[in-house]
Amino acid sequence: MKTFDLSLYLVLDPDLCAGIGMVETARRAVAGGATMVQLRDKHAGTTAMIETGRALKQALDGTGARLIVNDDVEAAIAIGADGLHIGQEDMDAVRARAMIGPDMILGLSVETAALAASVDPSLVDYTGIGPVFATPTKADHKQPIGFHGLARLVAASPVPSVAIGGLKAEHVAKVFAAGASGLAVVSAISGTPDPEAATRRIAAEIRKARA
Ligand code: TZP
Ligand code: MG
Repeated sequence: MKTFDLSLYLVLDPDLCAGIGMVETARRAVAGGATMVQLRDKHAGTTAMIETGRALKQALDGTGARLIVNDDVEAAIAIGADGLHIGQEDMDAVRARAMIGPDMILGLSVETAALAASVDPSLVDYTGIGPVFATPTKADHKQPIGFHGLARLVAASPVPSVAIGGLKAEHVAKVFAAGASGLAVVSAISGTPDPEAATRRIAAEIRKARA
């Protein structure tokens, strides 16, 4: 079913997850309250993506958390993932939607208000907006937009938005105040000594922000 909750969106990173691995990181994050998990591995080929993705799907089965695959549409389909996330430099949304069919979630990264406003809600289910802050996690990220920029892009997006880029538990209130439906994090969870506890702290802030 194409329902999803963007509030606490974990983006996996194979390097930051090196200690316990991506699957175990995802399992603990979901136990702590993560609502979405994105498999993002810029160096893996499709075969490796499928292998990890299938293990993730099994780990998330029955939890209610949604599994999204970054970039690799072929892997997303083979895994039977809940969705695909693409950026502006990947295939366009028309082609992505044609390949994944009507039932999979499609997320699209947007870095400007013009790009956010140009999103077709009949194709795209959510936008990823950022980076809010500069972050060492993504070396080639675009110019940070801050919370004012976030609010502007969220307002321009015709579909729900998730904020990304340097976000930690202490930023949750501002993310929701800007109108975003959630935050996507890598280093706030992955590679921390206790990913489940780190996720719980963010989830508690989300409950406060939404109350
Ligand atoms: N896209 C924009 S910033 C970013 C991605 C994938 C990385 C965010 O990582 P972190 O560690 O949450 O700052
Ligand atoms: Mg991409």
